[in-house]
Amino acid sequence: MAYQVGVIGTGAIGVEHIRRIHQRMGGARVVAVSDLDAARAGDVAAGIGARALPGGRDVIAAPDVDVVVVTSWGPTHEEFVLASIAAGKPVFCEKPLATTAEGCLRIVEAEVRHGERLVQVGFMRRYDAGYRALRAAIAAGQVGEPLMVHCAHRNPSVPDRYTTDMAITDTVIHEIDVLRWLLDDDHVAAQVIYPRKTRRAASHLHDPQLVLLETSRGVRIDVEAFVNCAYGYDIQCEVVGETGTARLPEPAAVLLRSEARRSTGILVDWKQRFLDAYEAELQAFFDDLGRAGPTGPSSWDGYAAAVTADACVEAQRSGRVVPVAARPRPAFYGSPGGAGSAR
Ligand code: NAD
Ligand code: ISE
Repeated sequence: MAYQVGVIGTGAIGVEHIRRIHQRMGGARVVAVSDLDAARAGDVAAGIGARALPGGRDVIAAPDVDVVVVTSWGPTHEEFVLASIAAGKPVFCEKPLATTAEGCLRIVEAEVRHGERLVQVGFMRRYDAGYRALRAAIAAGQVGEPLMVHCAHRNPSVPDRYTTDMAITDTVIHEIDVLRWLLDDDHVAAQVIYPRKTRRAASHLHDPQLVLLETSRGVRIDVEAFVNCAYGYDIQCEVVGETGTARLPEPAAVLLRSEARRSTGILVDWKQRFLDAYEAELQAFFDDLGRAGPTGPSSWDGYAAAVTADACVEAQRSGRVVPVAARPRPAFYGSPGGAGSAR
């Protein structure tokens, strides 16, 4: 079946997903877009032979739109996902599903009431070959039981509108989700520490930040979030087990030996680092629509990540260790204890 897609938000990742859908996704075509910046939406629409509509709700309500893709700003996601569920239309929503656990819970409740899964959340790292290999090594017991995880999430820079809490809801949310999936274990406590601040950060932004998490099995996780690191886009993850360690592979890069130096390049943004993962997650989404509906990261995964994110934001404010307490998982999202969907 050829899916007719409506895209809400034609910014950095919106145009990337539109390109992917048109160039890489067999059987899907973008027929309508919207953006607060109407001129931008018009340009994007003209470039792909689609219509630019006044608002996101117009895109969702359009009779020729079968599937919705939400790539607008985080605080708008809840409204558009709820409207898509109400219209009975499958929706791929970029992370975060909503900016609070309460918002995610409203989506979970609406989807359960609807009676079939419609939502996939853009946690693309689960589709990254490196993270999948890391998960396989852990599941195979190659390092023994995990005890600690050391992570770094570095961006070269962020725009001025980026705030201290976005380091959690917009950035570390990736680690919060992928570590739950990697360890098949839920978070139970969160703490945030502010090291010395870089002079490259805006005055209102704490950067870097150190996020400490604890899981239900007692694994201790530290995530360095440094979003003005200057040198590149760098994602690190090392799992320390009882009998060894397993490290996320570096992206492939040519090792140069020249002029008495050895060097390799470092990628500069998420578009390059996770190019294949974005494509795999979208292809899986469209493939699943032809079967029993989305099986990728679910609204429940969005909720579970938001519960931990809320605790981290509270820990930023209070400086205290904050407990993470999610509601029991509805059977609708698969068996309890399996952290995150099987994918
Ligand atoms: P961006 O600012 O480049 O683009 C967002 C676009 O959404 C803008 O053009 C803005 O005008 C539009 N918009 C905002 N509110 C809208 C509304 N109510 N209706 C229609 N359009 C609206 O931001 P971005 O970097 O593309 O991020 C967009 C979303 O994607 C964010 O939620 C972000 O967290 C997520 N994202 C995910 C990844 C990833 O690695 N998975 C990477 C980047 C961004
Ligand atoms: C951005 O929205 C993303 O999701 C990127 O993957 C992340 O590295 C970046 O920090 C976010 O701002």
